[in-house]
Amino acid sequence: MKNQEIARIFNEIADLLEIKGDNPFRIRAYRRAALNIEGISTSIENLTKEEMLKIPGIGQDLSDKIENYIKTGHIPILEDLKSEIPEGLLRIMAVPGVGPKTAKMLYDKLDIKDIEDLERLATEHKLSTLPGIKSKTEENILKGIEMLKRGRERQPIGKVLPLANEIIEYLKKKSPISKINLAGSLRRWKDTIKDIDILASLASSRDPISVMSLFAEMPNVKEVLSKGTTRSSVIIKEGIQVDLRLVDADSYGSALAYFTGSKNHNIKLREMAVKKGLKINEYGIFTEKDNKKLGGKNEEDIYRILGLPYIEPELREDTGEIEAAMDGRLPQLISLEDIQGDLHVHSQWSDGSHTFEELVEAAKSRGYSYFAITDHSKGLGVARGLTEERLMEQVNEVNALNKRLKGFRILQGIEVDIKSNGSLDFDDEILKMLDIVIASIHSGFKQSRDQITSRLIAAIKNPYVNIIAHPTGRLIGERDAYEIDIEDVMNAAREAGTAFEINAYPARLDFNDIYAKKAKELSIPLVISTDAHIITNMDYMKYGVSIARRSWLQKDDVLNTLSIEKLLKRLKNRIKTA
Ligand code: DGT
Ligand code: CA
Ligand code: ZN
Repeated sequence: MKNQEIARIFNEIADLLEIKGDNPFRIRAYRRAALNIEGISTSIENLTKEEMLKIPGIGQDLSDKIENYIKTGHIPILEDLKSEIPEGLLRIMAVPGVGPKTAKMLYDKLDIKDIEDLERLATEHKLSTLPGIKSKTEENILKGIEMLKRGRERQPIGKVLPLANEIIEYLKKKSPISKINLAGSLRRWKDTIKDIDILASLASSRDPISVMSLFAEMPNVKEVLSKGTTRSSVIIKEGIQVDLRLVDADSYGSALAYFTGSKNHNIKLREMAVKKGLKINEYGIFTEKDNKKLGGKNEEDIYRILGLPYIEPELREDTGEIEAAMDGRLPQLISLEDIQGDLHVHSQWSDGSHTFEELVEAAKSRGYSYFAITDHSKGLGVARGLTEERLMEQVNEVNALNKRLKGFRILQGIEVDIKSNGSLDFDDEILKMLDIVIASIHSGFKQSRDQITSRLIAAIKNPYVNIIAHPTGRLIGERDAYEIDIEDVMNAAREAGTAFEINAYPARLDFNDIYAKKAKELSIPLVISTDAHIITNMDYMKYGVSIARRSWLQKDDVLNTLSIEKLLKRLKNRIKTA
């Protein structure tokens, strides 16, 4: 699948055009196309020209470029731009938070060749001698460099999972594998992933060497780290390591448990086994005394023989799941099928790509009976936020459409911006006319902890705000969560009856599993929403649900599992639980 590759190239072209000071509309067109390509779940190579032209933001010119790239592996405009712009400058631009202007200035004045130069000069405070660079900027550059290094180590699950699934499909199709599974952090659906762990077992009498060769020679392999009969490791073009392990069918279950982890979960299980006179390893579960194998073909064996119910992979972090299993207190985890609608969706009216009709079709085809249209409010100029007048026009259009829809309902909402001073972008008079109000922060991320905490609490307390969207503002690999007093924020939400969103957008996944679990413990309601800007983003719901599952959430902890009637009632009552 070349989607991510092409998206990366288009973003790179946009960066380079930005350095050159090219036309902003042209730059934005490339970025938008990149975003939309990244969001589609089918391989772009498999699309016909007509289908490609239907992707929002892809016109004749870009679709020609894509086709040419698929055919030849070249995008001439990128190569031209690269030859015009020095390598060192490109490297500086890769640091999160360093825009093209700053990068160019640093490059021109200081002859920085790579990130190491930049890091050294920032540490020695040599940057702040330049015009326009404050010591705060220097600090941010160092933070950005650290994030860049960390980002290379761990990637968002939304990037890694599609690649992993593609590898599994490839191996399944091409080789005589009888069982194959993801293991490690991917199977536990952690929000970021270090490497891809795959476990497989061959149909008996099959030759492991041929499977390992097939693996090592996959088209997207960049480097083979090791190749053996039971384990091989490669690095794929996207820079991620992939490990494939082959095991015997009769220890498949114990190997799967072992390599799924987490390490701490496994250690706890082994301690428990020892107390029972048993021994667990990747080959099976045995008696300690005479080494008799009691099980290991299926993963359930391990838990059953220890006297435990099956523990879902998402819970295996040693955060109390084994104790809960012993006491019969494991949650009945929410699943994707429980979701009845998406409560955070953008349309063409602001920075989304689709009409209401298209969104209704998309929601229906995902089995939903409602979605909330939550375009941005006016303060967010870059996202073409709605003025009061435009919002009222939207209300009329949604009302008219709702009259025609059978068994489906669009909730009229807004994603109202929480301004720097904590006030909202619209008056209560406006907000109270809507079915649903979600509020979120899009600016002033560098304010002090106290300031941001009060901003959030002010929004939480507003009687018309139902949900706080992407509550901590993090963008994985790009921007850390802003600092807040989470205790105060949660207490305010509990008192006011305001819900928190688990934003399913792969770069956000915000709330994370730790905060969402805490919210549940305080009986604060949660919603899982995609923040879709194009239809295919709605498929990100599964990532949000996985965060919810890792947070021990059940169906009844999540508001968008409710039927439309019940949901509307809860929204009217400010979501209040009691
Ligand atoms: P990651 O790769 O950092 O995203 O997270 P994991 O959990 O996939 O970690 P990884 O790839 O190092 O190891 C995969 C699984 O293999 C891990 O979850 C449990 C198992 N494992 C690895 N090393 C050890 C170990 O030293 N002891 C035990 N008990 N299990 C291990
Ligand atoms: Ca791993
Ligand atoms: Zn949004």
